[in-house]
Amino acid sequence: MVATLKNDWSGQSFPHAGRRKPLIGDLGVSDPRHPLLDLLEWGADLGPIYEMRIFRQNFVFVSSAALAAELCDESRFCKALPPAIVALRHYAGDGLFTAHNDEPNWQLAHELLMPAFTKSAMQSYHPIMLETVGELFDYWDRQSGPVDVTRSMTKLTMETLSRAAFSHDFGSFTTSRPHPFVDAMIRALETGRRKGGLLTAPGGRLLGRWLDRRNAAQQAYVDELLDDLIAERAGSADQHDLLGIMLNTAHPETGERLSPLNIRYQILTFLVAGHETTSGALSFTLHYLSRHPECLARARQEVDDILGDVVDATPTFEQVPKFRYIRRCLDEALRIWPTVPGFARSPREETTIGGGHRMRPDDWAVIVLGQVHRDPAVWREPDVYDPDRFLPAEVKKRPAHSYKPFGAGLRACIGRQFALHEAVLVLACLIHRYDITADPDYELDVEERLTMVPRGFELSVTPRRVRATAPIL
Ligand code: MNH
Repeated sequence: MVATLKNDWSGQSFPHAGRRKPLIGDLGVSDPRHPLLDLLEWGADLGPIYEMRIFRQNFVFVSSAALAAELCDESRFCKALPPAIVALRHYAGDGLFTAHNDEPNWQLAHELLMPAFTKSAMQSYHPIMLETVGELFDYWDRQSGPVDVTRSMTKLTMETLSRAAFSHDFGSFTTSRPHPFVDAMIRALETGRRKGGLLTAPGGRLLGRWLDRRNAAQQAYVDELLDDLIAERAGSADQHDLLGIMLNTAHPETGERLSPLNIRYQILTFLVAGHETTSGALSFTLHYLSRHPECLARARQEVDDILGDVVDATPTFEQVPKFRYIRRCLDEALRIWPTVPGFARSPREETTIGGGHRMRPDDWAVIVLGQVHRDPAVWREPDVYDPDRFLPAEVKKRPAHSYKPFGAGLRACIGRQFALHEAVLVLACLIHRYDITADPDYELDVEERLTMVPRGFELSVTPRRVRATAPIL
């Protein structure tokens, strides 16, 4: 069995949960509907490196900050594609997220798109972000009773991204039903992720093909909608959104361009990578703020100081980075609940990690962020929500690579500035405009979708009383 094991780490074995069974290995240790959440539970007792075997596929996990820091050293290690990500290539091909490190389209797309994701490029997305958050607030104001936070935030980030990426309005806040595209896209991808776990099972390929067939109509719908959008814009020279940039820029040295198919992969990638992740980050932050009145009060003070007394005031582009405390609240939420729960790394050349575990270029390990971000060797009282851990002086005291919600190295998140700008802006506007209260009986319940998001988390949002715009004489 060992001879045919995938990701076999030269035959080494690591602690694992439960009693391993012949053939199926550790199948049954995790519920396939939420494998990573289960992992946070059973992984807790297994030490800094552990494994799980499912049929012929071996998964190795790293949970300590020290080992994670080693794997994040870009001079020795690089991104790896574990089976669940490889399965997504069926949809996203050689798009940025799913490309292999040496695929030419990664380098090309990275170089063409980097300028559209710098801090200063956020200036052009800023008005779009303000517009969608305004629509969300109008939508809330028409509703009665508490709002479903995760659902609202997912609509919001999906709208922002589709408008910024290809100037398309899905009408999330103006129509009562969610646009079928969003649902089709999520379901198609989730099928893909599940398929990833099956491929090494006896009959797994067959089952995978069956899943693909069952999914074909959804996928065709998603692909066609995107291809139509791309075709509609071909020939137009405008570069005001990501699609325009991809259609109209050639590499300055080689003159190369992205193909229409690759552009579809990139758009799908941005939509998927960019909306649920940011939405979860916003929802977790709001959960913690609703539970920590002292943090909420400080955040409120900060926005009032910067935006003043008019509850509808919106921040300028330059004001967004000034919300330092709000940013810390977000950072701390992403520490406890990193919405992308992990990422995988392989060595560039044969090496050892943890002072003796041999690792070769085709071996990989998943960094389990939910554990690394709570490693007691680095974080005091790791389960306590405390935004001041992210005061610059505190950050400086921690070892490098202790906090990696956006990944590491060359293949780290390209959308980081986008996500941070949007999330801070939304939180600031929201706290400035509304009093928020959660159901005191709500206990955080985390749902594992493509990413991690709170489930069933509701807030009562009451517009704050409008205060005088000028001091009363
Ligand atoms: Mn994002 C890669 C987390 C928002 C687009 N993202 C990654 C990785 C992590 C990550 C972790 C690295 C994965 C790996 O090593 O395999 N991303 C996040 C989080 C948020 C987020 C936690 C929000 C919060 N990401 C966004 C947004 C976009 C985006 C917004 C797009 C607008 N992310 C990407 C792309 C990649 C990526 C594209 C792949 C980059 C590459 O490999 O070149």
